[in-house]
Amino acid sequence: TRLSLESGRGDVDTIMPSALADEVRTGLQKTPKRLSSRFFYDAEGSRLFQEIMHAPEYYLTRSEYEILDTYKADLLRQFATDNRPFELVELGAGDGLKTKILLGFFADKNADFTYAPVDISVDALDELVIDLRQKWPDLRLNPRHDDYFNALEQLSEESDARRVVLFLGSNIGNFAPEDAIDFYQQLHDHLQPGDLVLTGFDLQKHPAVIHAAYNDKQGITRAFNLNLLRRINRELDANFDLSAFDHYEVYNPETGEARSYLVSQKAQTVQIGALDMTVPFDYGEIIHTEISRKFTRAQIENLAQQTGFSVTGWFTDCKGYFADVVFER
Ligand code: AVI
Repeated sequence: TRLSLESGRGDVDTIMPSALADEVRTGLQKTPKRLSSRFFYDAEGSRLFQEIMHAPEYYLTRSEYEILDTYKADLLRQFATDNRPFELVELGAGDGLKTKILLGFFADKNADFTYAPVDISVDALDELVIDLRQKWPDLRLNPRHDDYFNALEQLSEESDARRVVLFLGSNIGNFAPEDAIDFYQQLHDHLQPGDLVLTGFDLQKHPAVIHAAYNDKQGITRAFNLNLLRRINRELDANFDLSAFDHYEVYNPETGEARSYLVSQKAQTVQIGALDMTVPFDYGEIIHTEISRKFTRAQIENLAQQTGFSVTGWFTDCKGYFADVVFER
């Protein structure tokens, strides 16, 4: 099976409306109930995620920003070996905030490269392209509004530049472990020997730091999680009472998984009009909504090895919270 948007960065407008309906129909009949985090990102969910990235507890974005800023010259050296042109293919580019550090630096150094942002949200991609054209009019751009693997397939037909795939922001952490392996295997199939993948992995650390990142004091993560119910109300004519559900997030340092849940604060029944479905909830019953996996170095090296890559670059922030890792095909 093809993985497309399992990273959780799916965007509302572009996921088929029936995908949400299918997810709700099957997910809310399971025990325990579950809904995939890929449905978090409607317009409001995307806005809340931007806010999360600025929350003091959500260290991930700042750590990765520091890494890219500190090591941009080292990264350029790895990407542009032998002065070969390269194509930066960014999967799930979004607003490209962190990537702009690299683009600006590479442009200053007159690097011979093309930037190919791939995103399933047309709006995000359009905004990004307008912004990039303004900032760097000479930047070669090859944007793709597409599914990750379709985009990779088409890109490989078009040029002989070295591919450098960017998969930043710990999006890989939102994959189930077997899907992460499948993802790198598919990348391996679509790339040529010598091509690179730069992935942002959130590392295992003091559990309290991780716990706080998903339980911010301002309640942004809570609103982000609950927004999924608001989306279902709007798109599937449901009547979830948001005040009768709570956000609960737990980090298990033994498995490295942060898990998000919505908790029913009373026994209640919810109607989902568009599906002609009635969903009963017990007091305290949960809906599992997200996994955010944290990795050890050994797990990352093992992932590379299992999927036919070698680790050729390992960059961390000064606290050792996050790693941007280069895999070579
Ligand atoms: C997009 N993804 C990497 C975020 C994460 O940390 O798993 C989504 C998120 N969920 C709660 N806070 C942020």
